[in-house]
Amino acid sequence: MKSKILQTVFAGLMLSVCNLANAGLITFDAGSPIEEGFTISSLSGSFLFGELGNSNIPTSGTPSLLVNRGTPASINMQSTTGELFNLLSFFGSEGRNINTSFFPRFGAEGIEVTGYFATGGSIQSRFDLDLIAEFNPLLDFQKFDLIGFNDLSRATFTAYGATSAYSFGIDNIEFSQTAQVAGPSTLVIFALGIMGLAARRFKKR
Ligand SMILES: [Ca+2]
Ligand SMILES: [Ca+2]
Repeated sequence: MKSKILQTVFAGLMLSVCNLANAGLITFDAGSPIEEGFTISSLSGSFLFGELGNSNIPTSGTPSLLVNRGTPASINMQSTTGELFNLLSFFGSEGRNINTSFFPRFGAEGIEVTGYFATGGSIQSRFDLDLIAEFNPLLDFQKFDLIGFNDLSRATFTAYGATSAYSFGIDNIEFSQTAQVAGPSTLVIFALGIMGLAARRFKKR
């Protein structure tokens, strides 16, 4: 009997602290800076949502976000509700055709991602681009994995390199969020309740 009660308490505790991580993808396919509970805002540069077939904008195979005319181009990503998030990966592009005719030297040579931890401090990684932008989904965009970008309150993506790094392209920002978990007080109340119930049962016998 006693072990059964302990089992129940244990199961209850396990259930309460279970983290439910939901993953999501910001695709920019709807042409909006607000998507999947996040707001993407410009820190430097203007937004162009790259529809397919626009010969000025390198393509990921689907509509993407081109950050244009920044010094350098830079964006901020934040949850609309202030909820913390983990960044997992993103697709990045030069934003402009670096090596050939269209605005040579204005495209980014890489993208620097900074994640700001809710507890203070930050994490930063630089991702060099391949400098190929030929309006070909296989070449324009590369996928970059983000390691350790967890429990962030916000993140920035900033271009570097080139003459002014005034543009870059971004798509498919992959994130996850951890569902709200029961606080310690809830757990204590739950455990005390079960124990009280158990004590009463033992008294009855
Ligand atoms: Ca897209
Ligand atoms: Ca490229």
